[in-house]
Amino acid sequence: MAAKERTLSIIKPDATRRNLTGKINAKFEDQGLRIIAQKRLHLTEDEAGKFYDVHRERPFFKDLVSFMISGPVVVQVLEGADAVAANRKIMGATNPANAEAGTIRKEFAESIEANSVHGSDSLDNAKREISFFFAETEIVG
Ligand code: IDP
Ligand code: MG
Repeated sequence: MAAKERTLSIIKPDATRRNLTGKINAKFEDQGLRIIAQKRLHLTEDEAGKFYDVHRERPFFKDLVSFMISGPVVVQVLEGADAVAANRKIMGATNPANAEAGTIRKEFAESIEANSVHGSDSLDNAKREISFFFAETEIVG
């Protein structure tokens, strides 16, 4: 039996700019994930840097932070069976050139950086990332 999990998703600025929030949310819902919390934010440089702290030493870190604060994002909690892995599958590979047909990144991403969505990569990171953006009272499962 697949365990019911929660994962953190972010619809990135390249996607909000092109008015794709609904089309991306339909991918989650059509494939069995429930959006149990959601809000639209414009991240500060400090918040984006903290969120992507694990990538601080990577060559693309500065550009990634600039991109993530270039417009609004939609942060959301997705719930469902094996939600962490299920969402990664719905998202597709980091580089849209390598993403499978039908995935969000294959259909919508502009580049390896402007790749439309973030999704937690483990259950531990999902818990940490959900609490970065949401109070328990804001999550209604
Ligand atoms: P993920 O989002 O698929 O988990 P990560 O390796 O965790 O991929 O990278 C975080 C984000 O950093 C990516 O989603 C993408 O926006 C950006 N990124 C990753 N690798 C590169 C790169 O080689 N060049 C530019 N940006 C990158
Ligand atoms: Mg990642």
